[in-house]
Amino acid sequence: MTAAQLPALSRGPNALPKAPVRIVHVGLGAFHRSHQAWYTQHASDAAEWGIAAFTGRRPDAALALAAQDGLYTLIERSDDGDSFEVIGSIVEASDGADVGRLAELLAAPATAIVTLTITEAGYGLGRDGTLDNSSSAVAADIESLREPDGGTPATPLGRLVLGLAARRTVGGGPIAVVSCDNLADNGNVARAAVCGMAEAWDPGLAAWIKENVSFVGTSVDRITPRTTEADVAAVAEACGHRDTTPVVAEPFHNWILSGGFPAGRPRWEESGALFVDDIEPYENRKLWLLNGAHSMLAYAGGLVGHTTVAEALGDGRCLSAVEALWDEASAHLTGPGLRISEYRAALLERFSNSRIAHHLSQIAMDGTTKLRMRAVPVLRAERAVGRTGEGAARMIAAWIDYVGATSDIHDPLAADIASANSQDGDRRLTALLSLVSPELARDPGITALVRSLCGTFTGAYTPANP
Ligand code: CS2
Repeated sequence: MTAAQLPALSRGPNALPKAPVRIVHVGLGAFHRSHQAWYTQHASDAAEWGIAAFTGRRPDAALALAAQDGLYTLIERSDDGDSFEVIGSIVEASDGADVGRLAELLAAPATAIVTLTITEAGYGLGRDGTLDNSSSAVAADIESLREPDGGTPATPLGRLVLGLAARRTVGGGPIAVVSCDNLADNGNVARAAVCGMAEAWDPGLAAWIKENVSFVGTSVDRITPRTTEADVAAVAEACGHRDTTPVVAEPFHNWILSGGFPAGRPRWEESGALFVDDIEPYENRKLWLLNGAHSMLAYAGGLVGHTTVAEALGDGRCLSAVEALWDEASAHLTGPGLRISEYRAALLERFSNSRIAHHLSQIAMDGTTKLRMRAVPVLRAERAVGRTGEGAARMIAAWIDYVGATSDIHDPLAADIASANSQDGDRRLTALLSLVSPELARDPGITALVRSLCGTFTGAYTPANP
């Protein structure tokens, strides 16, 4: 029997009943489904916490999921094999453009939490780390919000602000917004972005948000590669049901949260989530070690012709670049309980899971935003203690080479990258560096260091001190 002939996934009268909506998610994609939806399903009070999830730019993921009543199969893929679980915590899936439904759900007093996976670039931040009101998408949304009914904002932030305005209008009460994106200090970043957009529309709303919305910071972790046709076939064969939209993830998962939930939350701690007072050391550990290594492998590995994380890690040149970055980062990860050497050893094992085809091209996207979180803080910390920061600078140099060698650049600053690329030599290098951090580009010591590291992975490298 082919997959198309099998019965479609469905809830059935008794199995996986629908929980009432108490969580709204913005940014429905594979990561939300392998992470927050999984944690919600595994809490003992899951029956009280349904998720209504909204897509970002396109409706496709919502359409596919809605056709299966919100259900999907999670394939947990380890080096030894696959295991399969049907996840039912998403009870409603909608096109993100349906701002009417989003506003209705945010206005409902039963809604207690909004989770976000809108990507690093989705917070609309400029190079100085605050909301960039001059970006065309943000400016268009502010314009739209000023229409009598709030119009139809197109960015996730604009949509969220419209929904929060609806909650304020009906007196829906306090709520928690939980950023689940790989950004340093993501709770405060989300607060700055949401309040910045609200302020530009209606200062009264911005004041209400400051008073009533708790912005929870989190560090999220679960490697979730893109789903392939082979995964769809694997589910059909192993489970005997038709699922057009399964999700693949590694067995490992981690969620650390910090902040208040004024209207309650699921018992996520029962699924392994950790609630802490100070999240910064955990965030830095994840961003500098895991995500930092990922970006290093994406650019270095991409330049030398590898396709996946596991392949790149198997290449001694890429591995030693990762180890050098980790040595530098580890010197600044000194908080209690961080267990850095175990963490590093576990990462090597996770990255080597060769059954997970985690594509470097997926990680290479949005480099300008990612490098600000993954390379720049380590470079700055190293230089502040009088060392060069070469390990972190090599990631930036590899990115500079990568954007020079690749025609298909996905980045919020893609147009600026193209214009920087059209310049020659040092001008090009400084222009690209300033897209990551204007401050770094102004430091002659850093530009010289990065220049000396360019070519490391393209064969054009001449070490400064051979
Ligand atoms: C990756 C992350 O694409 C990327 O930039 O580094 O998505 C990474 O896989 C996750 O943060 C793992 O938790």
